[in-house]
Amino acid sequence: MLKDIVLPEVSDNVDSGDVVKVLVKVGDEVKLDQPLIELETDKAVFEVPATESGIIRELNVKEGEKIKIGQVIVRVETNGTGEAGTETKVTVNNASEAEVKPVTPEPQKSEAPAQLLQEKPQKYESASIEQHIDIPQGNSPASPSVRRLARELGADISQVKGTGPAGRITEDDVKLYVKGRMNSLPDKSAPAFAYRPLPDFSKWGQTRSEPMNKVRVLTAESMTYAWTSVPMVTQLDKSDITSLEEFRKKYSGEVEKEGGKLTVTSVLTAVVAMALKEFPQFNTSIDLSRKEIIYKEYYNIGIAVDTDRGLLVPVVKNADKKSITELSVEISTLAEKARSKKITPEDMDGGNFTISNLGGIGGTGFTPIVYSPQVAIIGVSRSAYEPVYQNGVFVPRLILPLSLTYDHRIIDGADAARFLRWICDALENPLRIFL
Ligand code: CAO
Repeated sequence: MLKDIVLPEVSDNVDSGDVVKVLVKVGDEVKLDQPLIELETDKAVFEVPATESGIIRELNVKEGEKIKIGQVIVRVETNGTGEAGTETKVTVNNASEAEVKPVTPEPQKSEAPAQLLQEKPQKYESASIEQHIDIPQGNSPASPSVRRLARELGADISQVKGTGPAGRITEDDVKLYVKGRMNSLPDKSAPAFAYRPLPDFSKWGQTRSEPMNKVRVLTAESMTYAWTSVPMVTQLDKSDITSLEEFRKKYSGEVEKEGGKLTVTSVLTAVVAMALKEFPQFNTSIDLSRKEIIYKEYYNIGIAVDTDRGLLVPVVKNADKKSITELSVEISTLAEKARSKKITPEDMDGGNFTISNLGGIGGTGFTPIVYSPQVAIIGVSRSAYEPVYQNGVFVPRLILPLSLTYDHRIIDGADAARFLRWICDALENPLRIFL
C-alpha cells in the first residue's frame, strides 16, 4: 500500500522550510526514522525522518525548494503492516536547544494496530536529538550530513570556512579543507623545513658541498618547527653567584672523586627541577588539537651538549630526586656519551625543560630557542666579575647572565620574570637549595 510521508510540524511560528539536501531517491528502501531530507528553517537545519518504512515510489521534493508543513515529501510502498498514522512534531526551540516530540497520535482510518500506535511515541521520546537534528553551533553553521562528513574525514568543522548562503558550510567546503590539510602535510621524502632554490655560488668562486649529517638535519627540522610555530620571548636576568663559586671550589674535589664535574650546570639542574615544581606551567606541553595543557609531574631536564656532530640534548631523568653530586656525575657521563657517539635515543627522550650552558665557551648573552613541545629553555652565558654597588661602595661580584626563552602561548611575561628571578635567587643563596 502507498503511504505519504509529509513534512511534520516543526516548531511554533514555522510553517515552511528550504530543502537543503535530499538524502533518498526513488527505489530506496527506507526504515522508520531514517533521515529523508535536510530542512533549513529560520531556526535550524535538521533532518526530517521517515515516519514509515518501505520502498520509495515517489519523491516529491527537490533541493533548494521551499516546502510547507503537511506537504508530501515521499510516497512509500509499505509492507501493509500499517506502522503509520503518527503525526510527528519536531520542536526546535532555539539554536542551542532542540527536541523531538511526538504529538499524541490520533487513530486514523489506517489499519495500524493500537499497540504500534502506542509504541511509536515512546520511540520518539527516547530518540536522541543528534539522531534527528543537528543544530548549527557557534560559527560553524552546517547541516547534519556535512557535519557527519567532516567527522568521517577527521576534520574539525569549526576550522572550515563556509561558502554557502550566510556562511553555511557545504560538503565541498569540507572536502576542500581536508584536501588543503593533506597538501600541507610534510612530504616524508623531503626534509620538513622550508627551502628556496639557491643561486649558483660557483659564479663567484670555488665551492664544496657535503651532505648534512643526521644530527644537523634533525636540528634544522626541529629548530625550524619551533621558530615557525612557537611565539617566543626571551627574558634576561643576572645572578650574583659569588657565594656559589666558593661552594663550587670547596666541593669540586669531592664531586670529582665520584666521577663528576661540579659546575654551574649541575647546580642549575637541581635549581631548575625545584623551580619547575614551584612554577608548574613551565613543566607543560600544549595540545592545541584538544585545546589542552599537559602538566607533567616528573622533572626531566635536557642538557644541550656541544659535540663535533652538532648539538645533542641528553636528558637527566627525575632530576628532582638526585643530589648535586649525582647530577654532576650524570651530566658528565651523558656529555661524554654524546661526544663519543654512545648516546642512545632513550638517553635523549622525555625532556621537559632544557638548559643550554655556553658559559664554558664565552659570551655575554644569547637567546636560545624553545625545544618544542617543551615550553621553555634557559640559556647560560659566561660568568664574569662585575663591580656591584653595595652599601655605598663598588665591590667585585661574580655575575652570571641568564636568558629564559619561553612559549608565550602558555607563559606570560610576568610569570617568566618571576620564574627566572626565583632561579637567580636560588643560585645567589645556594644553601636555600638544601632547605
Ligand atoms: N660561566 C663561566 N664558566 C663556566 C660556565 C659559565 N656559565 N659554565 C661552565 N664554565 C666553566 C666550568 O666551570 C669549567 O671550568 P673549569 O674547567 O675551570 O672547571 C669550564 O667552563 C668547562 O665546563 P664544562 O663544559 O666542562 O662543564 P659544564 O658542566 O659547564 O658544561 C656542557 C657541560 C655539556 C653543558 C658543556 O660542556 C657544553 O657542551 N656546553 C655547550 C652547550 C651548547 O652548545 N649550547 C648551545 C645550544 S644552542 O641553544
